[in-house]
Amino acid sequence: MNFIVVTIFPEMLNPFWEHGIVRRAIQQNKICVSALNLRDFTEDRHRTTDDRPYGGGCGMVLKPEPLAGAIRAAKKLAPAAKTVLLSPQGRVFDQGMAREFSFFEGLVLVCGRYEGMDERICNDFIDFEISIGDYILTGGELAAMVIMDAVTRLIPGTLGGVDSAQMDSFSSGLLEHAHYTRPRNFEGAEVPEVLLSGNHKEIEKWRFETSLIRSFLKRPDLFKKKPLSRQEIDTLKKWCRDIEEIIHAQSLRGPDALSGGQ
Ligand code: 4GS
Repeated sequence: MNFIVVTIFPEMLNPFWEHGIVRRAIQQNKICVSALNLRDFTEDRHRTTDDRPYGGGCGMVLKPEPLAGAIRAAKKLAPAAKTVLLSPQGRVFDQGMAREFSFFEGLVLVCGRYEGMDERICNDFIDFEISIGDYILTGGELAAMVIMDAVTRLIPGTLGGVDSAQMDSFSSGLLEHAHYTRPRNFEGAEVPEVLLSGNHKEIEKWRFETSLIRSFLKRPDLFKKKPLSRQEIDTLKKWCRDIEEIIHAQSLRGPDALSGGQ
């Protein structure tokens, strides 16, 4: 995967590229990263990248010529790459898109600044317009890093464990189960007994069930979208029956019980 970032602040990306899994992926040639400085594609004496908006109003707009020059240079370096504009007007990035992008040969990530960029660039030079969420940043660089980070870890061989990425939250459509490590007792809070049992079948079952219930409780929006497996449906039905049993037992206490107990 070849990542090329088009930005007026190329130095912002160095700390990101110098740490952790991303750094290792670069060393192992799983990804190749570079930044193109928009200023290097200006033609005037002052190396101007922005200008005032036609029609008036506040703020500045990124000029089209340096952007066009930088994107063309990037495409020359990586002809098969797709161009991505980071912008709050784009489709909101998710794990499915990260997966899709991880199959591309390259990504040219174009970072906006100021009020945005000349609309003619958005129309003619961009394959995907992507937002990392419904909020406004001061620049697209952090958004570009978010995309590169999420994509890199999906490239085979970049993560430690063989199937770490398959086990993640969202890959299965559910949130991950809870994790614990030593000590067994942390400030009075114990690790769930089953995890200490050594019974791998029971541990798998506990992880599956906690992942299912926490997805339902914490992210009902994701949960409703997810196509459920046979096992998931069976578990939910079992819980339904258990809950109905509890309610039924309460109703036998008399009419007060079900009308709020006043
Ligand atoms: C986002 C976002 C963003 C918009 C860049 C205003 C500077 C800023 N980019 N996802 N101009 N949200 N960009 O807020 O990607």
